[in-house]
Amino acid sequence: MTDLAARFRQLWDELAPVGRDERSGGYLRYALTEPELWLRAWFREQADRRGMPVHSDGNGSLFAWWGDPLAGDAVLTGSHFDSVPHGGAYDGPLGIVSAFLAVDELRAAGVTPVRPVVVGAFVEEEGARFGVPCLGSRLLTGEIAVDRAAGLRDAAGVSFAEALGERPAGADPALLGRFAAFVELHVEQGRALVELAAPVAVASAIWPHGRWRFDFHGEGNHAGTTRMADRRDPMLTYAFTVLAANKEARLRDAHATVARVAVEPNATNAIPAKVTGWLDARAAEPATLHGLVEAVRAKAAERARRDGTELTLTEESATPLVGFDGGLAKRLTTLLDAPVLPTGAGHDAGVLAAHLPTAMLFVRNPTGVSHSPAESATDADCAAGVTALARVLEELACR
Ligand code: HGY
Ligand code: MN
Ligand code: MN
Repeated sequence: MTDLAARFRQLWDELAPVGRDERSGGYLRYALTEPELWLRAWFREQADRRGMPVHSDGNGSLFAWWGDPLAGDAVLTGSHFDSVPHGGAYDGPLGIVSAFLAVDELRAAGVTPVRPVVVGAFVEEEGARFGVPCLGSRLLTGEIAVDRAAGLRDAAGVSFAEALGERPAGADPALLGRFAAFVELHVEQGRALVELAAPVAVASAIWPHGRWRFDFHGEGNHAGTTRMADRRDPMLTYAFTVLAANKEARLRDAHATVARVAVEPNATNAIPAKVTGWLDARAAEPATLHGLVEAVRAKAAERARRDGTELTLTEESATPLVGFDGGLAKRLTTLLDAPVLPTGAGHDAGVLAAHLPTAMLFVRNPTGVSHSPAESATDADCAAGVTALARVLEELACR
């Protein structure tokens, strides 16, 4: 094992047990809950060890500075700590651990940046606790209203503002204006790099995608005394909609997932009064995505009429097609001699890309699986990712 791979493993082992569910082997690192607060404290300790002052943007995201925080023209890297329920170890934390190690590599090589290098930890990227993904980067860039963000509530009814301990500060154009570029390193969430036999790739684009909440309203009643013909059962409309989403996505070579459902009253012997399902829809092109969502909506509405139920549809989040900064991506592709890949996964880089030159690096994932305990990466490939990130930071911040 190389020295860098060993140093990666050492840092990685510090995080490995934090928020890990013994039964599933996955992670329960929800934003601003105990495991993620531990990771934020670890972030501050890593920054302190490196003499990097840490600032918050008032929205829950942290930024560790190598250089003058007021100098401007800074190169931001980093990612997020939070996970989906029972998510993998690498999605998010890999970008932060790799960023600190890339700083170490530059310092070990005697390289001093001519503009600041910043390691960021964005809050609530997955949206697993408060329902809106990339909440931290959307707040920093003003892409979500502070009132809406502050009022988002988790399953226990705790608001984001209560979890944060203050009303989020919202957009910070002065801080954003001090960043000249953002480069996020992330584990690949697919198997392209396995097929390409390469450890690192540069991202070309993020598919447009979003989350739509389908509320199906029916009539709660007794499971034993209500004739089938007399029912207005929203579970039927929900079940039909799930199948319709799957079919419409296949017809369009798009992706549709309904993986989260809430039932009221959620009792075995009570016909539901209401069923809520969340559609995660993604497609390579915006028109395909919108066509998919509209087709699912129309099928659900038609079925609701048959079932005597009512549908309300709410768009909870939407991310447009993100084409990463062509100049920056091309520069990094040449620098690293790496392949270029699109992704269907959303990232904070996808939000920041509308505000500053942004790029992503992907590190090979042998299983290709993500948002699952099966997500993986080898120490050697993670070390290759650190080396690549260090070269990128040297290219962008040290010349
Ligand atoms: O859902 C996504 O694509 C990302 O992992 N938040
Ligand atoms: Mn993720
Ligand atoms: Mn991620």
